[in-house]
Amino acid sequence: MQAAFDVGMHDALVIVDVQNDFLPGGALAVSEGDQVVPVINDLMRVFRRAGRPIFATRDWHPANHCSFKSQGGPWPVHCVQGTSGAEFASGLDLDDDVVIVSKDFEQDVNAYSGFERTDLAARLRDEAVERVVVVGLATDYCVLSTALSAVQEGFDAVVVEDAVRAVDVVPGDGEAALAKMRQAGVTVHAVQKVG
Ligand code: VGL
Ligand code: ZN
Repeated sequence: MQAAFDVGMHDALVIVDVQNDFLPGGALAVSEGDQVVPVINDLMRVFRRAGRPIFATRDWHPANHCSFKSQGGPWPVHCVQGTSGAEFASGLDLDDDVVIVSKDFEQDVNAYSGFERTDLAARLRDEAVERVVVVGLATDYCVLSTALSAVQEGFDAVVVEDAVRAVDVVPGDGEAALAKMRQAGVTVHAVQKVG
């Protein structure tokens, strides 16, 4: 099967927040959020085969995080450190080779981007990464922020549409986020077919 892009020696896969609370039935469920899992597993296989690194960010909030409604924020309680809701989706083929990046772990900071207050950029540079492929949840928040940060940090960025889903608080938010990413120079591929 024809791939939308080939994995090169300066690529890395960045999987954003594929955690139970963002899946159907979770505390902040993203509609069809579970559907990204098999697509991402395929991508992980391709990156492993190419010997290129895989990073998985996780939303990792303290119990009283400022983004929670109880603290005046917009969201229900979700992805609290150490809870089952914060665990990665069980169907995701994580292994010891995947670098886990915890983010948004401070009570008084709201950091949607996997680059914000983490060492992700430094770790990518350590691996000679020039291009990141960003997938996961949710298109209109953490995927958007992470892809925009990647570009700001000087990386090329690709988003695979088939491997992201949106919260869509307002219908169309996901589409608007993809447009914003394209405008910022992110390459959006509809689908990554892997053979
Ligand atoms: C996210 C809302 C709140 C995300 C995280 O991962 O996109 N969205 N916290
Ligand atoms: Zn969050």
